[in-house]
Amino acid sequence: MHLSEPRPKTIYINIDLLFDFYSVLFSAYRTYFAKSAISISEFKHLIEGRNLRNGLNCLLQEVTQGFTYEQVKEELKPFIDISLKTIKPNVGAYTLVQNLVNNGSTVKIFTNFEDEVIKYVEDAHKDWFNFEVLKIESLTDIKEDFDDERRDSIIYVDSAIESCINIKKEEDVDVIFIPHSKKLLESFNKDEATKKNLENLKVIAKESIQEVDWDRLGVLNNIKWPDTSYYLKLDAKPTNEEYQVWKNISKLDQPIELTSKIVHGFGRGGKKLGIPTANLDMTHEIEEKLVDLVNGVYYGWAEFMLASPTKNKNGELTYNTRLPMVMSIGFNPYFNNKYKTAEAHIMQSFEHDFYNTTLKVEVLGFIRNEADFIKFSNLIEAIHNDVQVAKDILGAEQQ
Ligand code: ADP
Ligand code: RBF
Ligand code: MG
Repeated sequence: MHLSEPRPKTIYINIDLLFDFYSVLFSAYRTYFAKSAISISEFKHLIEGRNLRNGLNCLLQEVTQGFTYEQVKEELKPFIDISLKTIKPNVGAYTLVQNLVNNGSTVKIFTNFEDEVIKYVEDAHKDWFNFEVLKIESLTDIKEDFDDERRDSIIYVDSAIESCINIKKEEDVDVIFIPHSKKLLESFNKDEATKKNLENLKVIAKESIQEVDWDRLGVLNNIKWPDTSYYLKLDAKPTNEEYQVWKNISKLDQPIELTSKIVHGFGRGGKKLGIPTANLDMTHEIEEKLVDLVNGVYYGWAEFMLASPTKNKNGELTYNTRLPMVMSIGFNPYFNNKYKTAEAHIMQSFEHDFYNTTLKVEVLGFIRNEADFIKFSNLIEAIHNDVQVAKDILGAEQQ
């Protein structure tokens, strides 16, 4: 097959492939409903693919009696607010968009989300996210926008399978389908008929934006995605510049102090990820201190209590020293935990494990909501971005 010379394209991308609104909002909702002892763990699919109002209304129908979006909106607002103010681009999204733009393509971002939601993203990422977001009610709006472009230079990228099919049937453009969630990917993988249909229509289906072969589509491309194996060690730094745009954090009004014995976790091997996490004993007291914190990633200091001296890898005792730490509080959506955990990764190497010792953790601020990821490598990379962000903040704080 003759590959045409790369030349500038106009690339339409659904914003839900660049920012994971569903993880972020779901994490805010889960924290909020937990205060009333309501578990929504199994209902994330109800908000996926929907805008704020429709998603929340669907969820409310399932878990409460007769409450509407308007009725809970005010109470929910603080949780949604902190979540969307710190929203991060998906792993790879920043690199991809910068690459497309730098190579002369036009990127058009579209959404069916409400303006108020998109506004958070625009505010949080104004340093680099300088796109006019195309607000669509239906595909007709997109098709009208196509009219200003040459059809053969258009690439359409969406997470909604029906939209991909519809566009490809009616328009002579390249179409790429990328599911925005694991659940969607799983149901797609089981659905042979839909797969065949996409194949016949020549809709390209990929598991993530990192898998798209831009060269084949005639788009100049020079992205080098980091090798996953690189991250499986303790001192790995992000190899791309992604974390540079992860800077939005939210300082807590009051630091929260948690003193706890270190217990065994699920044995999933934080260590194997290169990120051992000291799991706190989730006593009633600790649970109480955490109820108002949105599930997600936090930064702060950790300190061993005098009674439990622990040596670092140089053999030095580390009690009475504040050590930088980053911690995860929540349900680890990637693993779909049934119980909430609070686990701290201390940014230092140790000679030995320190199970059963007592650790004091001072939580200073919030980095991002807990998130689900399609790919394991994206979870690891996100965690390393968190570590880098936390190091930057805590390093500056110490000066
Ligand atoms: P678990 O599932 O039992 O929590 P991990 O793989 O997360 O297992 O390992 C956590 C344990 O590793 C901690 O409880 C601690 O004893 C030890 N550890 C060693 N280095 C660190 C570190 N830098 N930060 C946190 N824990 C560490
Ligand atoms: N687990 C998730 O499922 N989603 C996350 O977004 C997530 N972020 C984390 C961020 C940090 C800084 C740390 C230390 C852990 C995070 N985890 C997350 C938890 C991780 O999955 C867990 O530590 C391992 O499964 C080992 O228990
Ligand atoms: Mg752990």
